[in-house]
Amino acid sequence: MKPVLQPLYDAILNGDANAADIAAKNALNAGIAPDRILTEGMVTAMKEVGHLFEEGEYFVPEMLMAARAMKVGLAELKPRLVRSAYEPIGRVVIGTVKGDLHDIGKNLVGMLLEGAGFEINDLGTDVPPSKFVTAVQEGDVDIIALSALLTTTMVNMQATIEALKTAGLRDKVKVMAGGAPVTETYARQIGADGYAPDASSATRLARILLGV
Ligand code: B1M
Repeated sequence: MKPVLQPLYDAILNGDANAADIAAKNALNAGIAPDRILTEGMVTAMKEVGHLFEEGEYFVPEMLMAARAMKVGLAELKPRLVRSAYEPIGRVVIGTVKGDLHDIGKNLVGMLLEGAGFEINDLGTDVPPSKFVTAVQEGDVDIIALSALLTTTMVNMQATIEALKTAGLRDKVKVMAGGAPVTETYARQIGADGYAPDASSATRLARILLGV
């Protein structure tokens, strides 16, 4: 890791939002590319937080503080990751599925999709299948983007796809799935149109799904 990114990594690991804010600004001012700051300085720190949680060294409060610091750092990067497109190349409804409160990965995917010219309707976290259905009924939607971080909630991706089928809307939209426990095989199994392992490949996938 570049030395200028170490304070950002440390700030997230320590759950220090102020330090994360300053460190993200410093990294940008040092001319480091935002996607590099993100992957090397921030995502690696969150992985380590997860590792420490598994080891019993961190508990939920530490995860929450790390998440807060990550969000503050991300807010600094956002203007550089998102450019405003005049005419959207597609409309995406994104959300973390029912029962799941993790939103950092979902926010990142939304941010990069926005940066690639998609219009984003973010339904937030803990989104029940019916809410995705309503969003498709009410708007001009091209893609439903489902995120899940827990093995116990990824089943709600399938419930969402089933709800779209029941409402007669499945053929109207493409469905993409992602999140740490989700795999290509699982996405295919539940009838999603595509799977992406990270935010930048999610952008590529969305373009492929819409043929742009
Ligand atoms: Co949670 N948590 N958590 N947590 N948490 C995990 C996910 C866990 C792996 C930690 C661990 O044990 N190592 C574990 C899940 C185990 C499992 O199910 N297999 C876990 C657990 C157990 C829990 C609780 C149950 C803990 C408890 O209460 N006992 C609880 C559940 C609450 C709930 O949701 N109902 C819980 C709570 C929390 C906090 C609220 C404290 C906090 C979340 C705060 C927030 O998001 N606002 C939190 C955090 C921070 C984590 C870890 C440490 C970090 C997650 C994160 O933000 N990563 C996480 C450990 C880990 O992931 N290593 C963990 C950074 C982010 C950029 O990556 O979200 O993976 P990620 O997103 C990536 C890709 O997955 C992908 O692109 C993103 C960017 O590249 N992606 C997509 C994501 N969505 C996509 C959608 C796409 C395509 C790609 O297309 C649509």
